[in-house]
Formats: sequence, C-alpha cells, structure tokens
Amino acid sequence: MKREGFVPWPADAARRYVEADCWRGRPLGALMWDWADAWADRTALVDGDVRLGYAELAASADALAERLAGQGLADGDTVLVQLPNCWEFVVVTLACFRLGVAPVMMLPPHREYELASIGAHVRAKALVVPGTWRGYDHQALAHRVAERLPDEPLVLVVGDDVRPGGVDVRALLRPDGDTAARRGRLDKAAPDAMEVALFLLSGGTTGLPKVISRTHNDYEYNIRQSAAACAVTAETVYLTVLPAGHNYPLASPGILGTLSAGGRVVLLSSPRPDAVFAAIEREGVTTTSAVPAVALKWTEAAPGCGRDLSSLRHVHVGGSVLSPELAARIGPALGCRVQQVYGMAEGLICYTAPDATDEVAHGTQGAPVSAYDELLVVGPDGRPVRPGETGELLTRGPYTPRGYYGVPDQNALSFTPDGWYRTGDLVRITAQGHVVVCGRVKDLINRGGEKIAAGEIETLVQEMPEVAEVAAVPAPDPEVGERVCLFVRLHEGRALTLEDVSAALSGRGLAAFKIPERLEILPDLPHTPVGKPDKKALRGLLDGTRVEVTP
Ligand code: OOB
Repeated sequence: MKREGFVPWPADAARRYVEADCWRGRPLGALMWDWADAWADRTALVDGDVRLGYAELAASADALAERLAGQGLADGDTVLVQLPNCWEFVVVTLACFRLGVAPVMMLPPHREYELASIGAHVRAKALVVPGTWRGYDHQALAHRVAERLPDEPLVLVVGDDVRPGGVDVRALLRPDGDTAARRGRLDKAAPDAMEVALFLLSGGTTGLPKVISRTHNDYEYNIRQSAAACAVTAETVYLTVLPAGHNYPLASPGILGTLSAGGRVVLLSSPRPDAVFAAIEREGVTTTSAVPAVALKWTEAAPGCGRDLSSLRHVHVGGSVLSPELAARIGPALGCRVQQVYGMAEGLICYTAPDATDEVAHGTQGAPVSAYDELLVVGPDGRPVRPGETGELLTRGPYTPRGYYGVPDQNALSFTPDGWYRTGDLVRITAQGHVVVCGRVKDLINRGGEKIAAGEIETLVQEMPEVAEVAAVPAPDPEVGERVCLFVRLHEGRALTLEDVSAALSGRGLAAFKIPERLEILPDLPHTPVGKPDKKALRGLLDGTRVEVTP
C-alpha cells in the first residue's frame, strides 16, 4: 500500500470481494475511457453554455493529468479540491483518478481551518480552488493555506484571473496534442485499483470532518451498484445541485453513476427552485437528488411555477430524516416518483426501488445496494436486537472501508475490532429488509436521565401543517441538564406557539418528558454545506457561542 494511514480490508475479505466480482481491478481513470469509447459523441456534461462530449471530457482529463505530472504530481500524492459545481470539477477529478493522485473532496464553504488541518493530515501536494466564488477570494485563501503546509503545495486555480504563483487549470486541460499517444502513456502508468482513488469527508456536524479513503475498486462498485439500483441508463439526464464533492451527488448514483451509463450530467451550483426548475425545463432533466430541506423548498415552489417539469421521473431524497408525510407530498408536487436514499461517505448506500410501492417509498429509507453488505442492529449492550427492533446500525461490506485515514485512536471508537463501522444511526429493519432510520445514537437529548431521540420529535413536529422545517436540540438547563428546544421554520403566513406543539404531540400520545419546552422560530434554519440542519450552529445559538444564523 502506498499510503501509510490507509486501513486496507483484511486479505480474506478482499479475496472474497474479488471472487464475487465486486472488485474488478480497473482503476477509475481506465473506466473513464471505457465510457468515452462507448459514447464518444454523446454529451457528458452541461454547465451553463458549456457542453462537453464524452471523448472531449476524457481527452481533457488526460491532457490535465499529463501536465499535472509535469508539475510534479505523481501516483500516491494527494490534493485538496475545493470547487463549486462546474465542468472543471469533473475534469480535475478524472485527471486525478488517471494519475493515481487522490483528490480530497473539500466543500466550497471550507476556510483556513479546514483546509490547513486536513491539508496537513493528508500531506497535500496541491490545492485546487476557484478564483473567486460567491464574492470570496479562494485564490488568496489557497495561497495563505499553502504557506502553512509542510510540502509547499501548488495552487491550481480554475478562473479567469490567475495571479502569479498560481497555475491556470483551464490552460492545462486543453485537449491539444496527440490524444491517442497520451492515452497510451497514461495507461502504462495507471494506478493499482486496490489503492486509494479519492478521499471523502465525513458528514458529521460536530468537530472537524474525518477523512475517508475510498479505493478505485470499492468506489467503482459503489457507482455500479448505485446506478443499477436507480435504473440509470443512457437516457438519464441527471441534475447536480448538491455540492459535487459529496458522496451523494458524486457517486450515489449522481455524476459518476450517470457517466457510467452514458447519460448526461447537468451541473448547477444552487438548489434555488427557480434555477432548478429552469434547468429541468431546458435540459429535459429526468433525475436529481436533494436533501429533505431542499426537496421541501421545491415541493412548495413547484405548483404554479410556470415551468415544464414533465421530463422529471425520479427525485432522490436522502441525507437526513424525511418524514413520511413530506415524502408523500414531493412526488405529486413535482410530477415524479421519490426514491429515498440512506447513505454515508463511509460506505453503505441504501435506496428504495424506482418502482417501490408508496408504503416503501414514503415510509422507509430502502435496502442496501449489495448482497455483500452486512447490516447488524445492536442494543446499548452491543448485542444484536431482535428482528424489527430499533438499535444502532453497524455495517461492513465491499465498499465500506475498515477505518478512517490516519487516525488509529478514532478508529478504535468508530469501528469494532472485527471491522464493523458504527454508523451512530438508530434504525430498524422491516420484515422486507428495508431500513428505517429512527434517529441518531448521539443525537439524544438527555432530560434528567431520560434520553429523547431528536429524530423522533422532529418526525412528529414535521407533520404539523404549520411547520416547514424543524430541528430538535438540547437546551442546557440547570435543573434537568437538558430540555428539548425546537428550532422551526414556518410555512409562509402561518404561526405557531409552544402550546400548539405541546397539544399536538400530547394528542399523538407522546410521553410527557419528551414534549418540547422551548420553541424558537427562525426565518430559515442554518444548514451544513450539503443542506442538513446544522445542529452545532443551533446549539451555539442556545449557549451564546454563536449569535448569527446565516441560512
Ligand atoms: C450522506 O452522507 P454523509 O456522510 O454526509 O452523512 C451520513 C449520515 C448517516 O450516517 C445518517 O446519519 C445521515 O447522514 N443520513 C440519513 C439519511 N441519509 C443519510 N438520515 C436519515 N435518513 C436518510 N435518508 O448523507 C449520503 C451519502 C450518500 C448518499 C446519500 C446520503
């Protein structure tokens, strides 16, 4: 193994996954050329007025790969990639795969703290940033971070105004020269599929994200199984609105799943309903993915939006808890089916089938994509619960790594000695094998010793007609330790009091100790970069460490 902090699968598991045809031994950069050979002239990417065909995409990625090698990057190196949803993001990612250089998928809102600490952890050899993005000077940020890092990383810039000291990515990726010869040279130096292809960041909303290594073999399988589970074909037109470096829009099935089937990927940097609906109409989008908060905004805005959304067949919804009530409203409002997705950057991905019954599609988070995924639901004593009962989900499988990158102490907590990843999610599994997410093990509010699952309260409050979005967090309390505090965004023109909430939840028969004791109405909830309610920011509002909420 080239990278010291990488935790490989044990040899017997690896052998089993190869024998079962999960791991095919083809690096992701070689797959890119399989796609280009099969669909050369079809459109692969659309970003505003830019349209890139499959052959052009592969030739651009190869051109960039070879010129990055000329700048000193090599198989086994790591780079931080912080780009918005743009066509260059895909070219950079594929160029990295081609070389065996692993991109770390940073998110556009990350700043010095995240870039410098993660850059140091992975020994980054380059940073790839936009020039400016949403009024922020990422080029300057990258230079400041580069100065703090030990390996004097290159600053690679995607933008019009590349300053001295930076490298112009758009100039490097021009597919001029002899494409076939270049392809041959890169093929000869292709990385080993057992090695790390990319690093994803964990979706945790507390502390610094953890770094997750994904190999060529395991990620290809993630992509293949996701594309199959979602029936992606060459007719699929996939709209990317969530940040492209997140596992969900990147490979579940997302951008790479669509490219693997010859479909077309449309990139958009904002989930705003007007922009999304315009893109659906213009490109004939068939599929897109959203987190529940975004899906809700679309559901509210779709009726009477004046756009033709009839091409839309499936909206994938996942990433945080979706109530059955909201799940049932999305399809009729957008004129499509909902597919729920329960996944994690750490591996395991579950989907409801494209043609699932309403009961399954609205009330469950689907089934794992691989017959080799192992799921174990355990109680507080660590022992398996009885079938159908709720407990913490542990998982293992051909695309769920056995450890985070370079943090053995953390791994001893997050993984069992025999390699199960502790998801921290409370789930139950139905008799038909569908996962239902009931909350977080650690997302508990401890009221005088009584544990209250925030997810349970949120699901019930979400069903109230006044409520657009809700998050339950612990409010510190001198008497009982913590009380349930609700942060709520209301539907327009609606009002809500704590008494209303209390009456509604008591009416549902909820235990009295779980009834929220504080209600804060906000114009919008703060969200993590992918759009999950940011509970850390909300807790900060309560204990006074953060007073401002930027939606
Ligand atoms: C996705 O990945 P991450 O790494 O940002 O977050 C994973 C965590 C899960 O452990 C779970 O706590 C939560 O996000 N989650 C859900 C959920 N999907 C994810 N909680 C309730 N219901 C769901 N449907 O979020 C992610 C990665 C790939 C595909 C989809 C989502």
